[in-house]
Amino acid sequence: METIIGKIKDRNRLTKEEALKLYDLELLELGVLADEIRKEKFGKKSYFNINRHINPTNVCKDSCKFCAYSATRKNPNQYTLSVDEIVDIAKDVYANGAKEVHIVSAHNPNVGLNWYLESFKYIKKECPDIHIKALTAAEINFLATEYNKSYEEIIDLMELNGVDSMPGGGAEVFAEDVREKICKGKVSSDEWIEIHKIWHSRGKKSNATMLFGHIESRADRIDHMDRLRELQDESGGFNTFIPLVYQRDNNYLKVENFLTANEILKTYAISRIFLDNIPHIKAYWATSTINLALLAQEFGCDDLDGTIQKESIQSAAGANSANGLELEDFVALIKNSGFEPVERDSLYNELKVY
Ligand code: V47
Repeated sequence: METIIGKIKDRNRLTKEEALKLYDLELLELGVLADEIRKEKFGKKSYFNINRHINPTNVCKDSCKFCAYSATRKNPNQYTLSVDEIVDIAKDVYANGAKEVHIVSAHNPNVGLNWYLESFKYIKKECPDIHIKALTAAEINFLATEYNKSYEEIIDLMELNGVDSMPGGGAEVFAEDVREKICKGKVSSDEWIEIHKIWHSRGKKSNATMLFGHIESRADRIDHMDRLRELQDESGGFNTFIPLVYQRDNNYLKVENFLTANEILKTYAISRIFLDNIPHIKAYWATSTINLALLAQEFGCDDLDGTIQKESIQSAAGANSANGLELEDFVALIKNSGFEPVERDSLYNELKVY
């Protein structure tokens, strides 16, 4: 362990095996190592943005076992917003200061490709300065397959219609045997990586998530991070790594043991140490709870996502995020936890230090 700690202190890259061993370290000792790196990069700054999550439809062709959002036997309430309704939401939040709309849908085979593209086009027309973060690699894979197009063609259309960056969803856990059990038939790990690679080759940025705390092993988590680190060495296009804590209500994936706070914080800290080439580590409070996200600032995380305003995916599975958080409360919580709230845009330009 001393050798590994020495490597971390000298800022040398860890192997997968070394990263895995870090789970054996006592939590606070691991936290200090991650915090030193965080402080070196960002001091006491904690980033967030004023954003609105829009989840325009829950009708899905796929049936991921962990998902409580898509309309199934357990959630019979299907909905699909019209393009006008989607654009109206964006107009409303734009008028109230939102800088980003984060749009993620289920894989709805009934609406047509233009439903997606027109919503982006008209949002950009009505709200020219808003940043559109939309279409996960899983959605791009779905659209390419459904409408017989290449990834490049779908990405051309995204660019043409005003999408600015890609969210990190759909990555789940890359380990193929786990994927087979939790989201069989959805975008494969190699395809997820390939799509982000193409997006990055256009000079565009994206995020990467990892859904953890279900049936994956610690080694699977490190393997997931390793595949991201490898692509990032090549492309440099990831802004942020977002470990998503699995929420277990209302879905078909039965998991006996829920993650402890200790395991969640260790995973954040290890990702900060291991992912030496991805600048930001996000504690997405919708899945970690806001209290643990605030603590995660001391374990390597420098980003807390944003006010969210409305959220349907994680809240369907039990998270307390359906209505987001008020800006004043969010800022006060970050300050009270000893950090400096910095409002950022979607590409991490600093807009306001509170
Ligand atoms: O990919 C689904 C996850 C993701 C559950 O890029 C669940 O800034 C926990 O990608 N428990 C979509 N998670 C959300 C997403 C995201 C969120 C915040 C920020 C960004 C970003 C991206 O939601 C899916 C899936 O992994 N998810 N069900 C669940 N039961």
